[in-house]
Amino acid sequence: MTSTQLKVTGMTCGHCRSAVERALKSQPGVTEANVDLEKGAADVKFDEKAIAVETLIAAVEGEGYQASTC
Ligand SMILES: [Cu+2]
Repeated sequence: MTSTQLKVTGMTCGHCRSAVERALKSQPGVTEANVDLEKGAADVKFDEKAIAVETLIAAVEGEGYQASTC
C-alpha cells in the first residue's frame, strides 16, 4: 500500500469533488480517496502493485478534470 497526493484542477463545486472521488474509488486497488475542493488536491491510498499513478490520473481526466502528480 502506498499513498499519493494528486493535484486536481477544474473542480468548481461539491459535485465535481464527488465525481473525482467516485472515479478514484472505483479503480481496482484504490482503498481510499479524499478530495479537497479548495486545495484542488486528492489524497489517494492504493495498492501500487494493482494500479499505477498514471491510471489514477487517467481516471480523473476521464471525468473531465486535469490531474497531475505534485
Ligand atoms: Cu461541479
